[in-house]
This record gives sequence, structure tokens and C-alpha cells, in this order.
Amino acid sequence: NSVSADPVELTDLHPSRDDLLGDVLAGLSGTPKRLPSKYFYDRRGSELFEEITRQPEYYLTRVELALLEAECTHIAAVVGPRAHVVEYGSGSGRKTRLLLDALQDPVAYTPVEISRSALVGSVERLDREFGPVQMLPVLGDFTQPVPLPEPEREARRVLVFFPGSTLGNLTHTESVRLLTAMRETMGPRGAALIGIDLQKSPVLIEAAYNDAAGVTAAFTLNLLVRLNRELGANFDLDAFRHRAVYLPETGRIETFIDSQRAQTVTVQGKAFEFAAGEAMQVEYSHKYTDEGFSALAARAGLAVVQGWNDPKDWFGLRLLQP
Ligand code: AVJ
Repeated sequence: NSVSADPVELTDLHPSRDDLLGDVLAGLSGTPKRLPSKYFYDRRGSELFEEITRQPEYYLTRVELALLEAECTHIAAVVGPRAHVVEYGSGSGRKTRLLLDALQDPVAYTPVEISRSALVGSVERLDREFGPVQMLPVLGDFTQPVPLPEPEREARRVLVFFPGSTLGNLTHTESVRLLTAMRETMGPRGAALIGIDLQKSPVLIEAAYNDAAGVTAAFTLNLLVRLNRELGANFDLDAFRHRAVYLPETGRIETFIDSQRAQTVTVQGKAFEFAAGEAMQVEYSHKYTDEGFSALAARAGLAVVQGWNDPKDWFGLRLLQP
């Protein structure tokens, strides 16, 4: 299943059009209607996400980058030499650069990323910058089992890197399943470095998902643009609106696409009725407490062995081991 793509070999496990269609038809048939957030990341969606990270309200990326920069020497000391770094949802690879730079003699780098354009772009840049690190990219959905490519040089341990609080997009049940799969991937001597957005003032959290410039709204609605293009759906972009609310009781942002009027949308000949004001659920972004995150990890057989927070305790990095 590998195709050669100069200069590095790419394992192509990209979800097929049938996967997308099946997930969308199932999601639109449910009550409430739902669409999976992993489908946000087509070429345009990955670009819009990068633009979100530059918005003043979206503190997550800025704070995590500063935290990584401040702590990467300590992190590298705990991880030790000759790691095979496996990153889930690697995106642009900006955080990867800091980590690979700090680690002692990393052997290989396996980004697992669903956006072809983001993956190819980041691997080309990192390959130029980190010559001795073997690039073993996997194009695919990290919530599905991913066969780990074998580096030419033997690694001392696998380090799974999962920054960005992307774990927060999964339900707790899905998170435990993913963390369990991660434990399998890393093996008994492995470790995982996970970025988590911490619970804080609801005003700050809600602002991060409702930026004034409307970039997050464009990012959310781009999902409908994608379905129109790739599945021949007929979502009227002017008749749907982005809405994100933080629920302190569940510690999560819930993002909806609201139908502005009663309307019918057709996807591959199947009609779906939307009522006026009907909310379609498109994303969760969970925010964590220390206890809550440790409990999730424990359910997957993983222990938090070290943690680092930024000075305001807005964002954390946690090192997990079996
Ligand atoms: C990339 C998954 C971390 O949930 O904060 C940003 C995605 N969605 N704004 C997040 C996102 C809306 C982001 N992650």
C-alpha cells in the first residue's frame, strides 16, 4: 500500500470517498445530526486551522509552543536518546521541529496525518532540516489502527507525540480506545507526550472558538463546502451558521452548525430535512483537569510520569508510560 513520493516513501491509508460518504449519511440520519470533525482537514481546512492558530483569541497553539520551548530540554532528558517519534495529527509540524531539535539523536519520525497537503508539506520541510532522522510518514486517520513503519536504524524506544489537545476532539470512550491503541503502538518501553488544554475561565475558552475575525466559523463551514464538492451535496452556505459553546459541567466546547431556516439538503440522492434553528453537532474540544486526565490515562493502562504546565496553568504537557 506504499507509493513512492520523492524524496520520502509515504504509506497511504487515506479514508476513501466511500468512508466519507458512509460517515456523512450515518451522521445526517441520526438525532441529533452529527458530522465527524476529522473531515474538517482537507487542504483548505488545514490552511484555515493554521490561520486559527494565529488568531489572538486562540491561545492554545501559542501557549503550547512556548511551553515546549521552555521545557524541551527537560522532556528530552526524560525521553532519552534514539527515539522513534510517532506523531498523531501532525499538521504543519511546527511543534515537531522543537521536539526533534531537543531530542538526542532521534532515529525516525512517523507523522500520522489525515490531510495530504499538510503531511507532504511538513515532511518535506522536516526532511531538509533533520537529515539524519528517517522520515516515515503515514497518510491516514489516527483513530484507526496504524501499522508502525520499521526504521532502518534500531530505535531505543517509541515516543508517541500527540500535541494540540487534539485528544479533546474525541469522546472519553474514544479517548480511552485511542490511548489503549497508543500503548500497543509504543510497546512496554515506550512513552507518550500529550498536550492537553486545561480547564480555565469559560470566557477565555469560548472566545478561542468564536474568534472575532470569523476564521473558526469559516473553518467549521468549510466542512459543508467539502461535502458539496466531494459528495455532490447541496448545502446552502448562507443558510447555516457556526456556533461554539463551552459547558463547564462537561468541560468541553461543543461546536454546532445551525440551520438558519427549514430546508432540505440532498447528499447522493438522499434527502435530509433540517428544521429552522436545528443544531448539527460537529466537534467536541474537551478541556481537562489533572485528575480527569490521569483517570483517562489509567483506564488505558497508562500512568502520568511527569507533567509540565505554562506559568498560568492554561495548557499542559503530560508524559505517559505503561
Ligand atoms: C486542532 C483539534 C486542537 O479542538 O482546539 C480549533 C481544532 N477547532 N478551532 C481544537 C479546532 C476549532 C483544534 N485542534
